[in-house]
Amino acid sequence: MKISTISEDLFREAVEIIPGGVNSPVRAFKSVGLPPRFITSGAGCRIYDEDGNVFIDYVGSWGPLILGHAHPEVVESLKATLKKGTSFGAPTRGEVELARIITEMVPSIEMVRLVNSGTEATMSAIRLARGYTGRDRIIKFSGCYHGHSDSLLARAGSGAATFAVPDSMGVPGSVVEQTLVFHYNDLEAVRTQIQENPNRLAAIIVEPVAGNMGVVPPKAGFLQGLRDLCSRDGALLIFDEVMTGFRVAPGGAQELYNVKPDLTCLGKIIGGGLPAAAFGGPKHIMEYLAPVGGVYQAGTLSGNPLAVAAGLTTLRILQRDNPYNDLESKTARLAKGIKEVFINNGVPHTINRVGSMLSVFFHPGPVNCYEQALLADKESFRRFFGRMLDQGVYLAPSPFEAWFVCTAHSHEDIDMTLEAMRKSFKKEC
Ligand code: HOZ
Repeated sequence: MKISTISEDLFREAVEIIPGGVNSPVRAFKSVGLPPRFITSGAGCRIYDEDGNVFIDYVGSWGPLILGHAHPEVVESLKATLKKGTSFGAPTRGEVELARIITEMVPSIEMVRLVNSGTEATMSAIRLARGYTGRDRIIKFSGCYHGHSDSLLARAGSGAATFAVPDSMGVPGSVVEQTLVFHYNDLEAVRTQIQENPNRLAAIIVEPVAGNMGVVPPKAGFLQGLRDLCSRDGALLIFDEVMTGFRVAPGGAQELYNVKPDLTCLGKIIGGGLPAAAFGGPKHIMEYLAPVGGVYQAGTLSGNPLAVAAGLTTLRILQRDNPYNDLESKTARLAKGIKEVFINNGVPHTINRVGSMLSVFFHPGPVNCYEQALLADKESFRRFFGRMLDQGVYLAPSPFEAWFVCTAHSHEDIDMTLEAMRKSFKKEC
């Protein structure tokens, strides 16, 4: 007889009162055929579940926790802020300080508006681009995920890909009619579209490093090519740096690849583990936003003091400690080690990595777009995921997501992860 775990009991209860038992689809372990673990706490790079299991965590709350769980300075800043009240619906000093540090770190941002989630950031950036250009049409790329607003749920990645709903029900055809979708890294197709339909496009929105179809880096010239096409056509280039912002370099992918978008969407790290996000760009565009201009955008909890405190502390630590070389070397070592284990076990694979984001595809590759990511063997991923979990390594429960390495992962943790992987393969033989 199988004895159920506390996580399983909680999940059974949850599915009765929460759709799918989870408050965001990616959290369900449905595609890997397991019940999700209910987490009680986290410290550094480790998380603990209701059953007393401990895991080395490579999800990091899906990207925000670049400093790991419960970083002492972030916790202290939250405690200090909490004592003074949680929300005022009025401006606070922290918002100005956070806006300042964002403009210092991200090269293209002169002005920034704080929101609560990546979805809000991308949705608002699209509205702003449409208001600024007076055009409706947008271009996105299949497998890129820009949150769950209507006009961006077209061939979307992340959970939408994992659960095979890339074109969600409930989205009016008339809304996505204005969203053209191209293959990631296919610059020529975008060029042809714009050449044949000039002056129609409001914006191209792109993840400058895709992280929601698994990690897919931009090919050389792809981002600069999009930049040039937008500049010539009078359309705006929007970088969705919700994942890559403050992650692949202090100034995000735009710093790493030296390409300047018109608008940038930020999320995840900017809130240090609390709900904060932002979009920003040059003043002459941002001042189209209300109350200065006619593009409306608002939020009761936008710039929430607690989220601002956690984000500000996180960004200050990143500025002070500049951990990017260290993250790079640890993640490179992890990727190299994974590759060795796969080779030793005869597993066809591709590992894509940019900085501290990586993905493993069970497919010889290459993986340069969503259509190639879809070729990866899902059954091999499912087995790999389960074995790693058994060995105490917590990965995103989908082949269409990134692994995130944080500053709290030590070289020893990387070694332990690789040892867990070796053991898991031995067990299977
Ligand atoms: N953007 C996150 C990673 N793909 C997913 C977060 C969520 O949907 O809950």
